[in-house]
Amino acid sequence: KTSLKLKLQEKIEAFRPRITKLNKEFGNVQIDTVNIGQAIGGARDVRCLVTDISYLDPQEGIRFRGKTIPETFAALPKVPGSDYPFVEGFWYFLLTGEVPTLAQTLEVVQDFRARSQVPQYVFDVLRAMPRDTHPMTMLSTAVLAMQRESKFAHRYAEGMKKNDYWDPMYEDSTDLVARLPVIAAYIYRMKYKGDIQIAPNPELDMGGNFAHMMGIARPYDDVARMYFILHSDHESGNVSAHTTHLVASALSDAYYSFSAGLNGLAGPLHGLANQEVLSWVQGVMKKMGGKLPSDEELEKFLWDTLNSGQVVPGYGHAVLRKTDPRYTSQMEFCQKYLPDYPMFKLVNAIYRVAPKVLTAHGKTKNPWPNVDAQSGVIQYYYGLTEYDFYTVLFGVGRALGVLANITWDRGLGYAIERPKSVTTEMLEKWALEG
Ligand code: FAM
Repeated sequence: KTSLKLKLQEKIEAFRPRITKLNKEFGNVQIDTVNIGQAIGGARDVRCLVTDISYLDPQEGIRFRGKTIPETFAALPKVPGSDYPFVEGFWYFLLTGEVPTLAQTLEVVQDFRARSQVPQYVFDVLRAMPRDTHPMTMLSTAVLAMQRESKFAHRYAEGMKKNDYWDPMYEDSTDLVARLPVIAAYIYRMKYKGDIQIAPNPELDMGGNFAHMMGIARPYDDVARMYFILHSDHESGNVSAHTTHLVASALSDAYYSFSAGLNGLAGPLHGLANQEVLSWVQGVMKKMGGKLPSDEELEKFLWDTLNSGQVVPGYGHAVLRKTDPRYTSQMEFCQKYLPDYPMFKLVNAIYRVAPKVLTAHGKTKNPWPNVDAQSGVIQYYYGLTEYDFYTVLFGVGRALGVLANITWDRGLGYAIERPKSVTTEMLEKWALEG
């Protein structure tokens, strides 16, 4: 057992009494009420999920195990010669809540390497799909195809004590996190680079190896590390995290659960927005013949989008009520590495103009940018111009958060999730009663 797995077991066992006490002694304490608008409107703000992996404050943004994004990047062991941390150390941090030493991080790097072999039949399944299939469909299919490998499913079939569920769930989750970069790069090379595959380099960490397999030069390895960490987790209620949590609550294994989560991430209002942003920005640049629009011209493009009944991608959020710190972190990266890049200047202009337009439009509760408004420009700048692929990158990052989550869900013995539905007639009756 790696020191990570031993530390995780220690943390889970120490944490269990807290949940048992809350359930047994304080189960009836009210923490929220639900009204008609929330039942109809997507359960917005309804407090009914628990996770300790991350928490999203509407004013402050995300905290991973209590640390802000800058604190997280500063605390974790960095890859020698790079500005960003090992993703493997971040996996240790999300699972245990503790910052790993460099030695503990390198142990995880080795562990991922040992797990990263993808069965050939997974590639055969991908190759059988029409080449123009969306890369998110390919990724989700590849994950589901690998369900055959689930250690959880095999152990459950043999009979397993409930207190042991976390163990094979951790094993499957770690296998999956280690294999996703290989699968994602394979899809990319198959779809966009003449199907010329680049074998993994066993000397490299996850971020470095991903850049290598994608065939993109430095500092894209650091772009990958930053991107995967930034997109990892956003508490439990967003569509990809909640879906993964929900499916796993039925004791479906990590492959079934994460494939389901990816299908939600592929939605235009969720993860697909990062490619929609690039499509929108490219559209403006084409109409401008490559020239940057004035703020007035940009306002008109934004109003055209809104008046055509479409949303402005990359803006707004169901919880946040200010600029997403994941946006700020990427903006700072751009200010350092690509300050004069025209498309970055355009994204900055949108940041200047869109909140005003959205406020005048008068519908969104949050006129500020979210993680997707800035992420694609960085990918594009480093040569990853096929923005249909961007949500796959989001999926590889998001796996870190949602798979850490379902490992802890099983460790704490969380029950199958089953909210209650009502009928419209019942709502109308209650509405009359007031
Ligand atoms: N452009 C135009 N209208 C918007 C908008 C935007 N960026 N954001 C919200 N609205 C509208 C929204 O469609 C709704 O209108 P209707 O009543 O006609 O349905 C109204 O404003 C109230 O919505 P809200 O309560 O402010 O937001 P929601 O919690 O319903 O939805 C988002 C949140 C993120 C789905 C919404 O802001 C949106 O569609 N944004 C654009 C797509 C996007 O960038 N999604 C990525 C979100 C990101 F966090 C992620 O998951 N990767």
